[in-house]
Amino acid sequence: MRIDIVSIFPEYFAPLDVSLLGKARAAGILDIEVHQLRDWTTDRHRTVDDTPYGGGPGMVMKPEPWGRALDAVLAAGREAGPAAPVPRLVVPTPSGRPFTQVHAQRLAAEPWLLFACGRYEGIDARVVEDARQRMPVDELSIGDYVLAGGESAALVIIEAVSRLLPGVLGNADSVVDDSFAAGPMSALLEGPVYTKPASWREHEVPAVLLSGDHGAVARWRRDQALLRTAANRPELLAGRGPDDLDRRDLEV
Ligand code: 6GU
Repeated sequence: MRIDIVSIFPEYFAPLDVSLLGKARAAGILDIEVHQLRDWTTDRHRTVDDTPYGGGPGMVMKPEPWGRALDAVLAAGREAGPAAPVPRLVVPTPSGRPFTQVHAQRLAAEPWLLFACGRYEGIDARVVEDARQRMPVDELSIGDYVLAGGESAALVIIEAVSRLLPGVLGNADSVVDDSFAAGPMSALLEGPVYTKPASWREHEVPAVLLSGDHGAVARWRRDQALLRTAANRPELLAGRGPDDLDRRDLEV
């Protein structure tokens, strides 16, 4: 997958060289390029923002540098290889649709993503309007709180997407068991996990996990997932009817 990122803080993306993502880049699974938005300004001060029309607090990102930046990334990406005719543009913004695991799975199927990271009160709305005429656009929010800019949100989205790419995780099954993944544990939070030693500071690993009874282990994990979901995210269970119960939920 190719990923281009445009930001006034390219240094913010240093974590992309660490751990899972660093290895995926080194292995050639991820081809990431970070671009400085100010490279597409034309004035001496490399200005990227201005006061909002209609008044109000803060500053708004000017459309011209963004327009030139997105045009240049499109042109360079097309030259670089046959990934796709156009990228999917992802704009992290608190006004966007809530980013979920479903988005992560859809984005993971794309050959080319382009992230536009805004600062201040946001990017002039005509930038997305103009981009939509040439490429698909997702405006996504990572939660109901306000960040200082889209950079950390872009990192979150890129990590969630990248770990779904073939060859990025060591164990392909760990994607299947994720909280929010599709399948028998869909929309349930994962329960607690344990490793050796079996006894630590007088806290014991639940005996069923040492029993070797795979059916009992699966039953216990399902129960723990339901309990944790009820405690931490009751709204995930609220919409469920009897037909959503696992067959095993009906066995005592
Ligand atoms: Cl994607 N950007 C900003 N600036 N704040 C956010 C956000 C994104 N998601 C939640 N808060």
